[in-house]
Amino acid sequence: MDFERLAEAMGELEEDVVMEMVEEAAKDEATATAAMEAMQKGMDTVGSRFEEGEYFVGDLIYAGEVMTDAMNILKGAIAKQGEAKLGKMILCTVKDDLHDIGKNIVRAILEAGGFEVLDLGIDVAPETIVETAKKENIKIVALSGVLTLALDSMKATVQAFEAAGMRDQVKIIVGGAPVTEASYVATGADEWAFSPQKTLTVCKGWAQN
Ligand code: B12
Repeated sequence: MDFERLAEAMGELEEDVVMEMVEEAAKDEATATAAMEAMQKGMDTVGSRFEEGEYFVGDLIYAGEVMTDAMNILKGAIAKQGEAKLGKMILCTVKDDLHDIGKNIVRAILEAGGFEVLDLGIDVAPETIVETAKKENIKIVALSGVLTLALDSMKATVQAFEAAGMRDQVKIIVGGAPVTEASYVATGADEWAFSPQKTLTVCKGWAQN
């Protein structure tokens, strides 16, 4: 498969080409994984064009819809629904951030890996996350965010766990576009990841300890 062409088609918002290639890519796991990466590259192009003023919010919305449809097809090839044997964990997009495409991919991989994921959705306040963790006796919390200001909300969430006296009872992993080896430290989280696979590896390690 020509993954460069797939990335380009996503960047150009050529929905028909994208969907045709994605259907083809969903036939096996390796191709589906590579296609997801190509789609993400295409989304970067969409983001850059938006920044340069060539694309508008409507284009972001459209790109988001195409990406979601494509991911729903691809994740079927990657995430064969596993048995939830690793216990419950929380996943959500942090306060003030409405992006959820990456979160939904991470959810699919975590579920396939054996977690029961309590997905609290988008724009989730720190208090809601802490209260749910308390109520459900959650030990692992995964926070997603794509906006730069999501880093502040992640930090506020970690602080809310501290304020509730629960920080040493939960492991917190953060991820999303602005989260890097350098930036995650300031959030106070225990770990960070970019790839959903690494997210699963880290959370599995915590669950099995
Ligand atoms: C689609 C999109 C939208 C859609 C979102 C639809 C949806 N349902 O999510 C809509 C149209 C709603 C939108 C709105 C806005 N957006 Co927008 N959006 C994008 C775009 C093009 C793609 C994001 C995406 O889905 N990427 C693909 C996914 C698969 O990647 P990902 O999220 O990074 O996830 C991967 C990893 O990060 C990781 N991961 C994700 N979550 C987690 C969690 C954990 C725990 C771990 C370990 C790993 C992990 O795994 C994923 C798979 O590999 C980006 C540009 C870009 N290149 O990112 C801009 C972008 C994020 N948006 C931007 C902006 C400015 C906005 C708006 C403010 C626009 C406006 N003026 O209204 C609003 C903000 C609304 C808000 N409060 O959140 C900016 C953010 C700038 C910044 N740095 O803060 C970007 C970067 C565009 C740009 N270059 O300017 N957007």
